Amino acid sequence: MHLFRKIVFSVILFLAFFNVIAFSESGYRLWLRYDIISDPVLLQKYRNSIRGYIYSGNSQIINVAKKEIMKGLSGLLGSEIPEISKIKNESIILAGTPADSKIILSLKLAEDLKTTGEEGFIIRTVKYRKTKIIVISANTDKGILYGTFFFLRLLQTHTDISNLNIIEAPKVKVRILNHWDNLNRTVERGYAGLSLWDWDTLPDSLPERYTDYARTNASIGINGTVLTNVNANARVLTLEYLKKVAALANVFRPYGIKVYLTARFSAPIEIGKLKSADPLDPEVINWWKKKIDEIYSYIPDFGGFTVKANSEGQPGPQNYNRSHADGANMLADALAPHGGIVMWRAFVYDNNIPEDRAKQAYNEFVPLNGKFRNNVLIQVKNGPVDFQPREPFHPLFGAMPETNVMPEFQITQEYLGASVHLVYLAPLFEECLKSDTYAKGNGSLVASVIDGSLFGNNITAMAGVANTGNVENWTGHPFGQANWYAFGRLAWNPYEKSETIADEWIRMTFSNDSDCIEPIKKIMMQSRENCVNYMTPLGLHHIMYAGHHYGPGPWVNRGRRDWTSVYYHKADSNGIGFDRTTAGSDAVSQYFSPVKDIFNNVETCPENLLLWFHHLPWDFKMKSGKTLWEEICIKYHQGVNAVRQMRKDWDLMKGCIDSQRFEQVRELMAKQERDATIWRDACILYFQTFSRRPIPAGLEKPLHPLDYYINHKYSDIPGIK
Ligand code: BDP
Repeated sequence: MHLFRKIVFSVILFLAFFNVIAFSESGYRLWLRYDIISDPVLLQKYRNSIRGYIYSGNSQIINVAKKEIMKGLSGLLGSEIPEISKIKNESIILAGTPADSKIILSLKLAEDLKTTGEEGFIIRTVKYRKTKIIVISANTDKGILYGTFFFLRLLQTHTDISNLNIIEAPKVKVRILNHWDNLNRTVERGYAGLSLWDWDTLPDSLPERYTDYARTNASIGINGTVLTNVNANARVLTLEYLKKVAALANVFRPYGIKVYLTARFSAPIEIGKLKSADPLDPEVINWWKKKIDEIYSYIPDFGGFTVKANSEGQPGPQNYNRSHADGANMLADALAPHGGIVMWRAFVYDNNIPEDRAKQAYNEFVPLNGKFRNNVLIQVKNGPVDFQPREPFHPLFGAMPETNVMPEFQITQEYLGASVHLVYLAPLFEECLKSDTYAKGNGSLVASVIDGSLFGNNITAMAGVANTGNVENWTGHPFGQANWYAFGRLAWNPYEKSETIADEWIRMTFSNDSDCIEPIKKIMMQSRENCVNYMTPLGLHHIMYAGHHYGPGPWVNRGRRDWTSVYYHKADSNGIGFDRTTAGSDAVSQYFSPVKDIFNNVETCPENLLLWFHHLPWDFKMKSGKTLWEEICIKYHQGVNAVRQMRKDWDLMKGCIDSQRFEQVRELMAKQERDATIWRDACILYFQTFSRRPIPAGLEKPLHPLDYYINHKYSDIPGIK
């Protein structure tokens, strides 16, 4: 290394060790910070084990993998690690497929590589001519790229690498972000600035952020991105935009990420000048076929479409008395020759149907089981209503055994405090994935529906509605990054534990010091339950402010009936809750027994879903011995108190992390407490108008009268007016 560089590195090292620099950090680097290993003993060990690297192969993907290992190692080890061409006697990393590397071929990895498929990898310590080397191998270059990021994660999380034997393969095939981004750069339910895609300056200008977006996603195994809003604009399918889309696809391709678009069902009319969009009309079929051929002429590896049809006013096949299957299959047939897929959303409900909204998607889709092409997936939200802080799992999981079904989670916190509340969502995702559907008896987890193991699906996928925008740190709240990270990790392995994921993320994002990791992990792991408590405890749901969904609005009773709050909480002088038992809307019967019976019976229904399934008197006796009314009040208070505790716990983290992110989180937590208190007081006061019971002794009294909350406006919440 040049002398000058050596000096610079040594100075940085010195300053880092003695914490002389008051580090400030914007958060732009997310979990790929690659700062020097802070433990000097471990640093030396790593340096001894990695004296160089060899990457075989020369595809675009191998080149970016090589770039990443160079960047990662030089940052983490504090000095440049050379790329070498031949192994002599040093400890090195050797990466490549058996097809590209004779040495790797000679290592006889074939048996293990049979289990890693197209995207998995092996990382193994092997003896090669008396020296230990670390091999990263896979069947494809993409596997090498994922293996590279995985290896760097081992260093970032201070893992012992002296004797590695890792075999990894994703359990889900399509791991995809859904961007609800509009062509004017606004983001529906986006709280982190404008869209990442600058349509005006595309295709000519390709800022580094596009590449960093791709790198970041690749680091957690995300391999697809839907660029546009589900409330789609047909214009993205015009030539002008396809060129822009192609430019993004070119940036993402070396990172193994395919581009997808949302298809507006009426596009043949809007941009094709046809009279109809009937999926059985030959002209329409032909239009889509030509359009799709055109897309592939610009983007040869285009992934396919996400479609929101006949939902919340979007056009769809039902406008022509055709079924969802007719619509999805028409697109699927045109995509099939190119290898494309259709992700057809099941988020459908109609205010004109006098049926519990929670039942409607199931009612519409179950009769279509087996009627979809095999390149169609039905994209189902995690719960039957709409991304609430807590819902039971969607009954469609397990109910369409002859159809590919994929989940859709919301990473952006539309109903969980936007980019202001610290809410770690992995426990919410995990709760759904680990729910037992009993579709084929005990142990039929939602995760096993999704990974295809329960029904043997030919294609599997998981979608997450992105929380990214053009703000410097990508997600607004520094902890919003954890939700993006967690989504990727769970899409790779839906059986992963949220706690393990939090641990990794904290180490890479903040610190490897256990005095920091444990308290931060505690904050994260409790945060979702806290949010449920101060927003919608005991199974309450959909009682947010109409429009922005950030604050409380249990009083909302005007407009579309199934968009009001009163539709869902059904509070009256007798009690509260939605009766979905066999005596009520009978939504419970959409679940397999014994899930159905457990939910149906007030004695066995989990208390955290009680008011989702039951309408109960205010004096109903809870397991705690308190009345339902008292318990509701207590839960709301617990939620707020937990936020106060979280603020105290966070204050102790000063010094653990840089001051910039520390202060930012600190300020956000103050707002979170303020607005959690608004939720608490507004809901308690409103429900009290029905319960006519006092707030239990010992609990704080609301700060203002109910009217104050009804008229409250938020002036300082990103994306909320
Ligand atoms: C709702 C959102 C709305 C979305 C819709 C959807 O409020 O903005 O368009 O979901 O998923 O939660 O289609």
